[in-house]
Amino acid sequence: MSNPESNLQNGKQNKNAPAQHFWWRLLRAWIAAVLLSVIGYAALVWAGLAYPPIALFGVLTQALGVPAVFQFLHKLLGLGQDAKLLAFSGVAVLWLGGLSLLGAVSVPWAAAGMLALLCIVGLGSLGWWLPLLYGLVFWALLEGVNRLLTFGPGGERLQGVTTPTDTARRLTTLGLAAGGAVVAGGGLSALLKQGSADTTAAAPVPGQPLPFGVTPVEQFYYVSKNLEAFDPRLSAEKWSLTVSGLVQTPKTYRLADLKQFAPVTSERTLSCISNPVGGPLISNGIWGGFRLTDLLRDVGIQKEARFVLWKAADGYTESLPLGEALDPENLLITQLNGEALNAKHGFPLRVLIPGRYGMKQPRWITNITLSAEDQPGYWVKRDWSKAARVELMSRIDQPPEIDPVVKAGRQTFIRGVAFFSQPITKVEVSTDGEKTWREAELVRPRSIYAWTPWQLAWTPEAGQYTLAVRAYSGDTVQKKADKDALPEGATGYHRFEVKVS
Ligand SMILES: Nc1nc2c(c(=O)[nH]1)N[C@H]1C(S)=C(S)[C@@H](COP(=O)(O)O)O[C@H]1N2
Ligand SMILES: [Mo]
Repeated sequence: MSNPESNLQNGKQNKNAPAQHFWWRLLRAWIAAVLLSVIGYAALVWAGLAYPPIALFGVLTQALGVPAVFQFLHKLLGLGQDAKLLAFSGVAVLWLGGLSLLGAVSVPWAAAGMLALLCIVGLGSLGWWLPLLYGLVFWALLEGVNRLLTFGPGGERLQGVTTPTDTARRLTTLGLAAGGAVVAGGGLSALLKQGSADTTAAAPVPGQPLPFGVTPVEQFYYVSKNLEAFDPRLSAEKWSLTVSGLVQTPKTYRLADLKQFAPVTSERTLSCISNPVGGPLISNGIWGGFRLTDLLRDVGIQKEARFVLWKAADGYTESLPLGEALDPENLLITQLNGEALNAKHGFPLRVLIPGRYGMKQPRWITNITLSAEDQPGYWVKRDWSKAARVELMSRIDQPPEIDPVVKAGRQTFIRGVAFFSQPITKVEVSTDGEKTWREAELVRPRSIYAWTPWQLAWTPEAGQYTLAVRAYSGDTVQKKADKDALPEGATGYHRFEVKVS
């Protein structure tokens, strides 16, 4: 049997020497794992370095999106919107537990190497140099913690001898491990709370049915000044956003840099100002991104600034008075319905100002300039409204205006949506050419920025009917006068004839 002292000097476990007890090795690796996670999080916050647990979260939520996995969890736990929370906790358990196990079962350099390799292979979004850096830091932490906290030459059980230093190291190990648990638990709950405080909606999980009233991306209305074939197709690598003009620190952001801003998810309805009454150019999505105010805070605003000017990759321009731009509800969008924005709807970044028509929401933005002077936007120069605030609207979707089929003597539902910049409080439906009105039942929207679905039960006799709908938002009444979309957006009731037989 070799000398235990030389084992310690080599830093290697000798097969013949009594091994360090597994649980003590696990505790030390746990301490190193928590330290690594804290250092990595600091690097994320201060240097914008990618954070492996977030990449792991992405991979896991992707797996949750596989319908079979999700349905299984749903049956098991009645999950619904808690899927995100579960995925988040799962990530913490996998990441910290995995690192602790790695550190406990192998020597530091091998554990570190395995960490790097697993990250490179399993979390492709991290590239290769960041995993190597994590490996190196984990190695150093494991070595450090082991050196400081290992007791008894060759193992604590050796000869059954316990020195005072050994006892101190055991207590320190236990204390640090418990401290690590507090840090990990506190960090996790802080992250979860932060996530929910900034969120008005949970991002849908890919593969799971969308919440009622949300338009699937493929059906989301599309309007562009360009031929679709000539819309910008921007590359994530080459794209950048430059924020300049009357700012304290002009900055250029790459796509990954945007991750520094606290994520926000919000269900919102978007409508084109040229949508006719009853028209299809309106959709409702769950948008993900971050606050414009967070970006403006990051560059700092000079006091002469009065306007925010947007410029997009297709030459589209728009503007907003600074006072209006500072509304924290204004978002810069990177996601629609839980997926990265597609090219059609503005990849990688678009604007979303609540209560305004689509023309105020440039896609594919590349420049934000703070200016003392306004520059009227692309459509404003072509005589469309400058503020483009949405008009109170309502629309009948069921029965459809085109080819309605309604059977006499059977109960059916008249259904539709209503939308405004303020909550919809009442919807009325007429089936007799606006002589009498009945109040429809509202489906309470999940967000004040989302349209309100409504329905009314209807059992008609055979005959000819003229359907119409009108909506209210508190004191605001939907305008009855028929008006063309140009320049302020269409008004008037949606009405059409239905033959019941
Ligand atoms: N860069 C750019 N942004 C744009 C436009 C455009 O032509 N170019 N059209 C605007 C108009 S008029 C509308 S209605 C909305 C439509 O957004 P969507 O196609 O994603 O629904 O995008 C707005 N943003
Ligand atoms: Mo539009």
